[in-house]
Amino acid sequence: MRLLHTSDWHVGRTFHGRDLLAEQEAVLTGLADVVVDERIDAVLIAGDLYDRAVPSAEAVETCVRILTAIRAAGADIVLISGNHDSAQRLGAFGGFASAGGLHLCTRIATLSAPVLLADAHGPVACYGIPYLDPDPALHALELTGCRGHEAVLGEAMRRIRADLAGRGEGVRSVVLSHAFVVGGEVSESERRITVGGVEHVPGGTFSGVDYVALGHLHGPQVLAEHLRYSGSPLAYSFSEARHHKAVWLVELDASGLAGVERKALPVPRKLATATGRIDELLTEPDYAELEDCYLSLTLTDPVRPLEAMRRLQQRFPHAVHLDFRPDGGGASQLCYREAVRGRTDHQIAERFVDDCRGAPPGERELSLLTSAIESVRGREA
Ligand SMILES: [Mn+2]
Repeated sequence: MRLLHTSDWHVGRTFHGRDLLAEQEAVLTGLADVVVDERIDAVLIAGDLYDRAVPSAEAVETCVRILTAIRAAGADIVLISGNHDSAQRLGAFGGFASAGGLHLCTRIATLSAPVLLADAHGPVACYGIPYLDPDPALHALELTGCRGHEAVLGEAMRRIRADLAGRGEGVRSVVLSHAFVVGGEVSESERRITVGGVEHVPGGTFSGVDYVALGHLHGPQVLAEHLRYSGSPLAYSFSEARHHKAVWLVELDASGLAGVERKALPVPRKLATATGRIDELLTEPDYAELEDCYLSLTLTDPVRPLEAMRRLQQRFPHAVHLDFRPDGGGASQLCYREAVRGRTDHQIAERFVDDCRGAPPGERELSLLTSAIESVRGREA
């Protein structure tokens, strides 16, 4: 049997205010071609299908088109809810969907009831563990005297191993889980699983099954041969500029895991960063290759240039983030009390502009500051 492991689609997510739906649809609809080319029997999606608990209508429609294309290409689909999804909303009509080959594993009560797939060697039990929010999940799993993500996932896996043992020899097994496993590497686009408390789970928690399709971390990574993150299909933060987004193609033979192959995903628009003075960035021929990238730019001009983003976007239409780090500036570290002590409101305001921008206010700006301060005083009086 051949499986495709993916996760963290985050359909509907924006990137620094830019809509990514078209790019998400292009990359993810491409998975239907992978299903055909690689003779994939089932696609496993390990959580965070959507970016939000209540996705937009456009995000839902996009997702339906993608899943329909994958199903039409011949694969079953097994998916779990992640920490960004609403399990209840995602799992609605789960029974009906399952009849059409889309298996929505979103309920804690049924996490040890597998989706049964089959090939020439017999059954493959596919267990989808929905994301387990530690405190509510403790209750749902009737656990007492323990806390944290490790406890609830430990119990989930105990139930799964018990179910699997009851199915007799030779039944192969796959688990989907949305979790932060020890040894995994984070980027800047994952939302923390728990607020306070321990969020890591040891890899050993998942022992006793042939393959574990993990979701949550957005970089593809291998924790053990049978324990992997596929990562997200697109980069969702500049910290992921160096990721090579991929899915895993997992092969099961008669006795279990036979091999895993990495399949690279296309990159709809590259991410890049650049640092320099605005005139360099606008004229330097070397920067031509960045004109088509999503860009995070850092300006080093000693004085913050006017309308910097508007001007930069004329050359770099996909510049989405701008920082200022003036050359040789920014060293003074006054605390608030020292910065205001013995100064008039005018002086404080002028100093503030100077600190932020690296140059004091000009004449026109001074008169604007004056009228602003006077209008506040007028209102107070
Ligand atoms: Mn995620």
